[in-house]
Amino acid sequence: MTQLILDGEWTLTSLADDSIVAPIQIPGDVHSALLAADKIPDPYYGCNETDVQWVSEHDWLLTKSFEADSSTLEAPRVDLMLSMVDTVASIAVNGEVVLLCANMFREYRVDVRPYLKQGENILTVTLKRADIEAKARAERLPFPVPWAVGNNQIPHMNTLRKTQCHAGWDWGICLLASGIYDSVKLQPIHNVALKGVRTAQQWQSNGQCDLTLSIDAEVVGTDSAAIECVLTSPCGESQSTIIAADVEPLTCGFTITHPERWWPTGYGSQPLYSLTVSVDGQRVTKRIGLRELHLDTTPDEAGSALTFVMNGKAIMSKGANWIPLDAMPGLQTPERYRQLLEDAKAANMNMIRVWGGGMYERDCFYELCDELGLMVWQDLMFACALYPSTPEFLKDVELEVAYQVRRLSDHASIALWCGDNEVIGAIGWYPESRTNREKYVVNYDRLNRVLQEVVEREDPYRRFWASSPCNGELDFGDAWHDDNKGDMHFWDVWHSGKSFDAYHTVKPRFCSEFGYQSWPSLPTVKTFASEADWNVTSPTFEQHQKNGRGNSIMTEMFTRYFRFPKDFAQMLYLSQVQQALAIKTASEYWRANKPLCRGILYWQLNDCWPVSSWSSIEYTGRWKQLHYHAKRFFDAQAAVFVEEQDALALRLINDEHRNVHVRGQVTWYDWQGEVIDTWPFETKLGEDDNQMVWQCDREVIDERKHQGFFHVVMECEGKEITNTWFDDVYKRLPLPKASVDVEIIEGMDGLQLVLTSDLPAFFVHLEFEGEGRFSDSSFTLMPCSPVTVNFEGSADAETLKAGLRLYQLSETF
Ligand code: BMA
Repeated sequence: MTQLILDGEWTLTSLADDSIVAPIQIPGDVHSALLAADKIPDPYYGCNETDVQWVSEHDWLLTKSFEADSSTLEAPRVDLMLSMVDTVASIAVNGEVVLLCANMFREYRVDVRPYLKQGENILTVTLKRADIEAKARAERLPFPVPWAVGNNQIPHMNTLRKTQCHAGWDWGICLLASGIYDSVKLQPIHNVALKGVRTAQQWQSNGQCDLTLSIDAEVVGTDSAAIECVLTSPCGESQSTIIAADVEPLTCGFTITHPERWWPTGYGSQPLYSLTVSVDGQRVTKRIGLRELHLDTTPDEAGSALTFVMNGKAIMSKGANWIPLDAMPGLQTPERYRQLLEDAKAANMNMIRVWGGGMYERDCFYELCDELGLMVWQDLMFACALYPSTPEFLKDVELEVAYQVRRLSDHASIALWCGDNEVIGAIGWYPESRTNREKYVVNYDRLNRVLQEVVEREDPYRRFWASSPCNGELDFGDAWHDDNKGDMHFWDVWHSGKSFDAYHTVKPRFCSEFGYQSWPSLPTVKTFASEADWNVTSPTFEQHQKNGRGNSIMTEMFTRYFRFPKDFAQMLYLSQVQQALAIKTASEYWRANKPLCRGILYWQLNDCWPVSSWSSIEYTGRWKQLHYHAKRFFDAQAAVFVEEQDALALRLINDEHRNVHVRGQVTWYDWQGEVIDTWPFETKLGEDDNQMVWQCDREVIDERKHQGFFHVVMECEGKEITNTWFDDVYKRLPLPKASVDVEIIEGMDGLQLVLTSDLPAFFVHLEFEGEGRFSDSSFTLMPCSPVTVNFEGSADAETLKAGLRLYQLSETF
């Protein structure tokens, strides 16, 4: 009766040259198996990317032997269940081909009972070359469909339903991974095949929530079977119901009289109800968050809103874009998912956008988002290329999207289905589509319409958004520059070379992408470059920079804001100061425009290998300075300096839907840390508030230009919030060379670092060679007020001290 899970060790054989035989862990990928077996060098080190290209130019055979027990063989049907098969594969049981598949995002289920035998059985999966299949498909298309030139290193990936960045991206290594990334299961079916369970929430005016279950079950045998459904509340109270498997429609329900509502983090808690549905030895379990979700796109004076409304409250969406966790999918472990998503939450994010060039994420990703209160903006997997609209392609995509929406729609965290990433925009990028726009717009719409229809059919409770960015329903204007409606990708700074004040020229309703690169920190550099290559124009560094002009853009921007860094380590550090400054400039300004702006998602949260990129967390898990800044600039309460027309103003923001009492002081300091002037303030911030509490005329500031800086310290319910403002770019300021000291003490909850300084010090940053992070870093340190930060890691005081490096801005030159 029980399911057989065929995970664990399989055998990997190269079909081009069967001298390569190695064990492979399934779920897992070919590259990481070859790496573990010492058949290839680490693709992430040095310039090894080039040396491992042959791997994807081979066909590979995966073999697993297993015993079928008598209870399995007694079943009239035994379903082989596969998902995340990457990509072009032929599957055989005891030498008989049972399935051909070529869509990494679909689920395949096939009855293999006729091919099973007593004793040993052999399951084989032949993985064919993806590049050859992609090319063959492109040749069969009725007209050319431009692929992601510039991002992909291998052509025509747009014809294959596979993670698009596997062929390289402007932050991504090109491995063209292959393998099986999910459990391989054999399910004996005696009476009923339980294929899925979906729920719907109906909220009543008396406050109760009706949860309706729709069960997808196929009766196979002749015996009648009962399906048992149990719902357990967060405090452990259960209700249950039983339904016969052969009724039509197969639905039942629960009434929850006092529902505990699920909230995004920062707005409330995340109670989850457990649902279990079981029949015939099969069981589906889900954790359900009860919430009312609405996307407000109401037209207004400026254009139209894009606001997620949860349980009747407008939410300020704050977060970042997510790319696949690792370029070798076998290394995408649940522990790493947890770490990254907890780090997102720790930086006060409440939304993650799953970007369309990656993959529909694993179940554990969405389970964690439900648990942590992170809303998910879910792209469908299309990005930066045009896509075919042939009947075969549309049929395949329809099955893919239906499967994914059914798999994921019960997650409270999912807030939106979005058709693609930048595909509308891409029509204007390629010569073929630029010169024949109508044809490619129609081609776009054919696919996009299928996406919309499938999403709306499968999930009537959420909105479908055509593309990111997009101005709104059938409004396909220039969402890279139109900030009045819909979501916006604002790339004028990084890709178009404007200075950071360009962020002040737009007031997006929802900015779903904007980013600025930095180099990785020295400890991360050490994992992929030998000391001889510690130079940003070394071959290794250039291999680890996938955005053609990336290194030049960062270096050139140094010359606008900073004095040029004196050595390699300072160069890396300064690039992270610069990145933090860029994203902070934008985020604070847009938050100060609440409620006009209701969403800020920067590009990008993570890296899939060690690389120079827009990420705020490095591949090694280290927080870049940006991530520490994000923790402050995304905090529910923030104190933000805003340059108004003739004045400098301080705005206080409260995202929570409750009043908070704050008190603080703006101080104008000189470079010695002596006070020029102070302005205390105290106020009540209302729910979802944005208030100006202080202003200083520009004339007053200009009279003492370059003589000092403004610093605000605000106290809010025991939490200290600080911010700093300068009257010019740093290169023109007489930044003092402060001497910063750090003392490590063993506190009650682990190690603490006490930082002191004789003079004001800026962007004071702690870097540790080992594992762990700090509760805060990259901050202003004033001589009058030492700062204590917690070390969050397991190293002891001595190790921490030995591996600790301190930076500050005035030491870069
Ligand atoms: C965006 C993304 C990605 C890309 C990033 C940086 O628009 O959608 O395609 O990696 O820009 O260029």
